[in-house]
Amino acid sequence: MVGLILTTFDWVPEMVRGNVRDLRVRWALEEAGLPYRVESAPFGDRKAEHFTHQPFGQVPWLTDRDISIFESGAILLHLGNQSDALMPADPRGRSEAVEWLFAALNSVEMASLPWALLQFTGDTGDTPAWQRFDKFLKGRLQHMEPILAAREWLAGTFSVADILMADVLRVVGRFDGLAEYPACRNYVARATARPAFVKALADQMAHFAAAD
Ligand SMILES: N[C@@H](CCC(=O)N[C@@H](CS)C(=O)NCC(=O)O)C(=O)O
Repeated sequence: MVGLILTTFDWVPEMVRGNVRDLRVRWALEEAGLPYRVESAPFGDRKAEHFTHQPFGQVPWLTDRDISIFESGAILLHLGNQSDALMPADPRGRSEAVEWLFAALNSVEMASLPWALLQFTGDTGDTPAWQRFDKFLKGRLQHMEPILAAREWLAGTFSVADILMADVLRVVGRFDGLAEYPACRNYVARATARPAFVKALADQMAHFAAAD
């Protein structure tokens, strides 16, 4: 019996395919070699049961037998506790992985998300909102650049922190926002060259294409 079930939408618009957050979870599961199954929840008509797993009606969520977890960061921490492939073994390394996981979400994605939303909607003209969010993101990237130039992975060895940071930066790269940040770009390139990422991305694309 497969204990881990990842739920994502049954369909999403083409523009966001490849960037739906179930990818982070697929990537972690593939890195760890943990057996799992993917299930779908309707994108259009979100049922009451969906909200019992994800209170905002979003995806992803993971069920691990009788535990149901939402928030991609929380899911990755849960999986990190199950596999040495996802977390350094030593206490210092684990602590670094946890702090960088939160930094990816709460310091970098906090800036990249509004920026990416404006990119997705093509709202990148000379407006105060665009200028503000572009500056906000560049402030974060400027500080990530020397950090990623100095190390291969954030917590010494590859970890869940890298899955989140690389996935967050990847969306910025999709809209050419890493052009002035070669270390960030190289970091995304080495993370996304990993076979586990390549499989996770292909699986997500196939999942949504099957619904067309
Ligand atoms: N903080 C949440 C964000 C989840 C999220 O934004 N999910 C998107 C897909 S990537 C979603 O469900 N969007 C549909 C919606 O918000 O209605 C996490 O990291 O899991």
